[in-house]
Amino acid sequence: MAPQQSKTNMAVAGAALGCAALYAGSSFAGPSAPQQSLRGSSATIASFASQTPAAASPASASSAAALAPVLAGGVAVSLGLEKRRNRRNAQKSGRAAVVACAAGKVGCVGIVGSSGAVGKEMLACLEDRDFPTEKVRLFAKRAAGDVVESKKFGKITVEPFTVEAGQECEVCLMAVSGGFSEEFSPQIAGGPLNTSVIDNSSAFRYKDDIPLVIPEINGGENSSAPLVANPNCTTAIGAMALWPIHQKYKLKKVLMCTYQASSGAGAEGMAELEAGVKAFATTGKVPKPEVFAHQLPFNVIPQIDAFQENGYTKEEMKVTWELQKIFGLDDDVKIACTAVRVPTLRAHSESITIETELPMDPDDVRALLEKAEGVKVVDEPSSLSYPMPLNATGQYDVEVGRIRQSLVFGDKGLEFFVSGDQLLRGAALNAVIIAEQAVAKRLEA
Ligand code: 2RA
Repeated sequence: MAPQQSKTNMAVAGAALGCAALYAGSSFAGPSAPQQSLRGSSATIASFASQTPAAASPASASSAAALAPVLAGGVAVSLGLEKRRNRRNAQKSGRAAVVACAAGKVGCVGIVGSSGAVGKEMLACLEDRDFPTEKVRLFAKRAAGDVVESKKFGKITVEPFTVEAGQECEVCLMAVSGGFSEEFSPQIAGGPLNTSVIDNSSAFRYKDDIPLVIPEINGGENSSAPLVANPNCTTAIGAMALWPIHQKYKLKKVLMCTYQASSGAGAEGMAELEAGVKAFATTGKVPKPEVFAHQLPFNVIPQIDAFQENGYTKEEMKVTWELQKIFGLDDDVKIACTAVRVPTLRAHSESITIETELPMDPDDVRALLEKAEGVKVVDEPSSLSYPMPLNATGQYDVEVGRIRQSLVFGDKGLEFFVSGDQLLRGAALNAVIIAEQAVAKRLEA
């Protein structure tokens, strides 16, 4: 069964579950779930996965960088406003996928690491999507005691995290480091309230018994596991376009080059880029980098995360490992990536070249992607219309465009470009949709 349902099926699916909270755009019946084990070269995978990366990118950032206004190429861009506008657009197009009813709510959703860039987006997604919960609790060490004003959930006082507090929530969204998650996620998962833990770190992504989930692809039952891993943002964004294509034409080779925003390094990465651009505008000099390995303004850095023994970086290997696991790919499907940090604030882009088993017509692929959940085709070269990170910022959908037959692989080859919001599809939104599926299942029971 094709996991991505017709975008117009949402209302019907919503009615089917009656009053229960529902992510109607995803597959509850359980898609043809890709295997949860990393097939084949597991020894290699395990050896890579066990290496501790030199932290080129902090997993979560504690200080909040204001998103707007931003000096970018001499233009002040209010990303915050644009983000809200885009979300309203998404709602208008029928994608506010949760229907909350008074009787169909859980008691509490917790966000652990709520003051980082991803944690803040998690709260925004819960609000924006009317997540069916009576209350939200926020946990963060340094921000403990701060009061967050939430339009949907009222005034929330940030608390220091404890295992007991986590166990008082039916759902815990973890926006914390791998080390923290490794220690505490298993202690919260299950427990007295059968807490669902959805972890945004890489701590559990490659463990055979932990589902690694993109809800539109392999959600459903997998989303209801006590502990679910959220993929790396680079994987999640590319996977949204690759999955429908793989379903129909069967991937043989995937070659990806990324253009990753400073937001991948959290609020501190964004702040360093902004400060560097501002300093250059006023003094002509860019301060020494602290978050990134090199100066990011007016530069690109072909390294994200630590180098591995095979010459690829860990960020690049994550694409290989995670697509294999999420799609349930055979060993003979080859995936390689070059990951590059670019001086954009938010939203990652990827140039993707594929070879498939079956021939593809670019127009057919365009039509296929038009129907795919979580994907927006932006592909009109005549009007200079293609995916760009500034446009993808704040959008739930991943933009796909520049779709063309590959000069290298002929009619079994395709090239395209994607841009997706790293903090939304690449992190917070993906986690919240997993939570929606988990809660829908819980309320169904
Ligand atoms: C980055 N993908 O962009 C990473 C964040 N998880 O740095």
